[in-house]
Order: sequence, then structure tokens, then C-alpha cells
Amino acid sequence: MSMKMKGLLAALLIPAAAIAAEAPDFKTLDQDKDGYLSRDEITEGIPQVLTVFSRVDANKDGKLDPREYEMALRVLSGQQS
Ligand SMILES: [Ca+2]
Ligand SMILES: [Ca+2]
Repeated sequence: MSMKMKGLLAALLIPAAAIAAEAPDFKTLDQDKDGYLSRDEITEGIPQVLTVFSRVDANKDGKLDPREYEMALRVLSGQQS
């Protein structure tokens, strides 16, 4: 198992509410500064969001804009189902 996979598994064990409270902000995660978070950027920065990715990608373009990211954090913290 790769280090990256181990990190991903460890991250998934963190309670969702804690994730949302300590989530990196959008600009930090958007490494290539294109205004969207790709799956790769999310995997690197906040892999927990992958678990809700398809639910919060409202326009189904395969990446998250700032509003979709905010929604992901809300879903993870249990404010929105
Ligand atoms: Ca990006
Ligand atoms: Ca989207």
C-alpha cells in the first residue's frame, strides 16, 4: 500500500465535524489557481471531500467551485443531508 493510500485511509477515520472545522480554504486547495478544485487537488488536500464529491458537484463538471466546496464541508459536518 502506498503512503498516499495510507494517508487517505487515516484521513477518512477523522470525524467529519472535525474535518469541516479544520478544512483548508479554497484558495489553499486550488493549487493550479484555475478557480476549481479537481479530484487530484481534493485528494491531496482534503480527501474526505471525495466521499461527498458526486453529491456536491451540482453542475457535474467533475470539479468543485467555491460554492460546491462550501456545500461539501456542510455535508461533511452534518448540517445538510
Ligand atoms: Ca484547481
Ligand atoms: Ca462542479
